[in-house]
Amino acid sequence: MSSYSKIEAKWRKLWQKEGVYEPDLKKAKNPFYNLMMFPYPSAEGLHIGSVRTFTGVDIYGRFKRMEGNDVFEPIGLDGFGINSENYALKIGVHPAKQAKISEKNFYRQLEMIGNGFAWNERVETYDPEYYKWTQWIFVQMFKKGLAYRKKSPVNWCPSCKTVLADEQVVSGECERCSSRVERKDLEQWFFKITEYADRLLSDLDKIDWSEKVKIAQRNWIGRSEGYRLNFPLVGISGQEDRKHNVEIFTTRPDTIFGATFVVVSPELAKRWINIGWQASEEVQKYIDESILERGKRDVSVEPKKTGIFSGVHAINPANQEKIPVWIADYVLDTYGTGAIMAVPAHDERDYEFAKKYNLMIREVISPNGQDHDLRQAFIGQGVLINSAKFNGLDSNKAKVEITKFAGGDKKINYRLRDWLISRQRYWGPPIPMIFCQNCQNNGKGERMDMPGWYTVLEKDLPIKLPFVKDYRPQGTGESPLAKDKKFVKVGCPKCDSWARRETDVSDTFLDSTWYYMRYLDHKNKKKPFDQARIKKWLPVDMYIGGAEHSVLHLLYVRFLAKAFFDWKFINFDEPFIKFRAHGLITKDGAKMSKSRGNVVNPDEYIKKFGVDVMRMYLAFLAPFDQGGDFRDQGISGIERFLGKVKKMESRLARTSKEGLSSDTEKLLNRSIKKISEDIENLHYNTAISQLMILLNKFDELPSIPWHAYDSFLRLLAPFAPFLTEELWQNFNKISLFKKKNSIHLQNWPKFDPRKIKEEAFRLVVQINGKVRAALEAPIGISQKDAEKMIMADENLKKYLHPSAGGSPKKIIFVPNRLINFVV
Ligand code: ANZ
Ligand code: ZN
Repeated sequence: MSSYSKIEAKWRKLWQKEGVYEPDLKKAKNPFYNLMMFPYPSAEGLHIGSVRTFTGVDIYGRFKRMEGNDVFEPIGLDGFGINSENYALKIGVHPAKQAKISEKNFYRQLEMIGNGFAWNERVETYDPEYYKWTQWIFVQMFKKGLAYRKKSPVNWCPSCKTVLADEQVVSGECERCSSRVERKDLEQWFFKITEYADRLLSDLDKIDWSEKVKIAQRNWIGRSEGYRLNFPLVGISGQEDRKHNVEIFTTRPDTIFGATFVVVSPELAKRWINIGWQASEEVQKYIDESILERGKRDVSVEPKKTGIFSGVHAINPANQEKIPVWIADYVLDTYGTGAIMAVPAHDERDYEFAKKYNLMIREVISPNGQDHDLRQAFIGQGVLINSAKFNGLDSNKAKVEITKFAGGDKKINYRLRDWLISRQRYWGPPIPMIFCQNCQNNGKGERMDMPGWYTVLEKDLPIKLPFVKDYRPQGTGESPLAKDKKFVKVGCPKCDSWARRETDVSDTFLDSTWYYMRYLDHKNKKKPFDQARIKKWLPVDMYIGGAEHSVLHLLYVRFLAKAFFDWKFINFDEPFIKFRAHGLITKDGAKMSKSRGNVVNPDEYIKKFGVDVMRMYLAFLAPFDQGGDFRDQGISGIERFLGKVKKMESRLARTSKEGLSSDTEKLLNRSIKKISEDIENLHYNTAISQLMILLNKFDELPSIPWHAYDSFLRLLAPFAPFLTEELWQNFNKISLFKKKNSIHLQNWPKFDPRKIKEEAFRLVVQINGKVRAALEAPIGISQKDAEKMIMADENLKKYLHPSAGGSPKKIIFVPNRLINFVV
């Protein structure tokens, strides 16, 4: 047991009793929302990395509180979802039961780390009072046309036995269990996040977020400015009265005269067949096989680049040339229009394909305006050739004109796909939808485009997750809820015939899109949140979490905020003004993992050294946004430091009148400035170094003046909340603790700018006795340094440099006053 555990327990209790960290959510004057990413109660309990993140968030929150803000630092659990469910499966405990166990354990650990959490405002996503509103959000999404159901090829994890959103597939593997992801055709629910692609992209410019996260989002959204062009088809049978065209997406319309064939994706070709195109047997076989092949193949593997001539031709709209239409697997169905004009002379994949199948290659862009030997695709910009009246034009400038000429238009294309929201799992909020076969047959439904589908009435929410004994994923594409006949069977809200409930649950990431709003009003039974509170506290002032959520959580939250904003539920459209990603800690240079056996258990260390030591060590180890290696020696260094802090008490000056020498006073003021700036920038490690420097200085003094001790404790308070509270109470001889007495609600020390002024003077520079300049220089500058400074000055150099004929004959230097060059 550490010697600190007694005071830790004491202060934890008193803080809670007095509500030191519970701001008045209705009336707070200076609201400051300090939020850390929603934790899920990982089974192993609190990881040392999360302790570092959480306490790092808290250092900032405590600093902001002492700066005079009403800081709100809430806590809760993102306990629904596949992570918790997988753990329950592993240990064979029902997830509902396990949730309660994990909750208790997790809250106990979170209490231990000494954060200034607003404990009274906790939320848990598996609480029906919470997920009632998660379901309500789904209902709104459906009503506003942003939720739809579609059969589509989806990412399927054979081990988790559920679909994954694109964002949950990392280089072809399931983000959670690392199994190879397959493709499967299933009916699924989607949210139309793509409708917000442009705003999600452009609004990145108005928020202060870690740059790496912004970059990841930009790439994920993948905006591409291109053009859409129609190529008329000839020789395609089927619905002859239809005007047959194939629409292609290109970023290089300037190369259109070199488009010697068209390529469509196998899926698009299949859709042609479905509407009546009679393809040859051989072509049909290729289409079916390559679609199947795509389905089986890992999503990460490069396509094989096979292809087949469809038998159909297209007309190049620029030169009316009849060119063949190919079907090939290097064209993706999910990008652009699923069809391209192939320009083998200027696109590498097209070139490779043309070589393989002996297709025509025509050069139309030249780096220098002349034909030359083509041994590979020239993909750069240049001058148009072989392009009729456009010859000689600059390729970049020709794009718009050629598109107009060929009857196309501009088209912005995004890589971003709609958010796949349904999961065939147990542990989540049931999707609040009802399907009626009768209504579908009669073409009725809540929305014209979704016959047979109805949202659950709002008064019937929440749709409680029923207790299902066998909660294992089934692997059939159906959720375990589908087996609960009583749950499934429901009356149609419209025609009263028997209908069925949707049995999929929603993605965990939906739970965490709005938790920061619910924190502000979690007891509200009538609404998801109260408008006035939202207005007062949001958007979040500081958000801290892992960069691994760049394109998952952090994108989805922004999406929901924008939708809510458009529906006038909230008055902001970016949820987090400032976001900072934290670094990761390693042990002996490696990522901590159970299999490596290098996991640091925070409980043990806390027991041995105390929370304050642990918090400080984790903050000291590296800049907060970077990672660092966990070392025991480092901990003892911090332990010694706090030991010295404790001893300061016995060396206090006898009366309050004693002051500091001017250089110590200067160091104190400088330290206040530096520590404040460092904390603001999350450079906790250098802030702690400065505290160490300050303490060493105090150690040299015969006694420590009161004001210095008081300032020191305040500066240290965000890092070591327990010890500083104890020492501060002793110092102020407070016997009955009240909220207002807490050191954590005192003012942050201010520095006196006059006391830290860098001592400088104006060095007068003369040349041949004439004043040419007066440069700021530090007091005590040597003649040599002064000369160097002047030689580096653009304006003065010219008088003095030998090449300017100004080699000085004599230099007169008057320390701290002037320098005169005689040339
Ligand atoms: C003709 C062309 C000529 C192209 C040329 C490139 C160079 P980004 O920038 O990523 O948007 N493309 C379009 N849709 C495709 C699909 N579904 N599957 C595979 N490739 C597709 O890339 C746009 C370019 O990627 C498009 O411009 C198209 O090839 C190809 F000298 O069109 B280009
Ligand atoms: Zn019905």
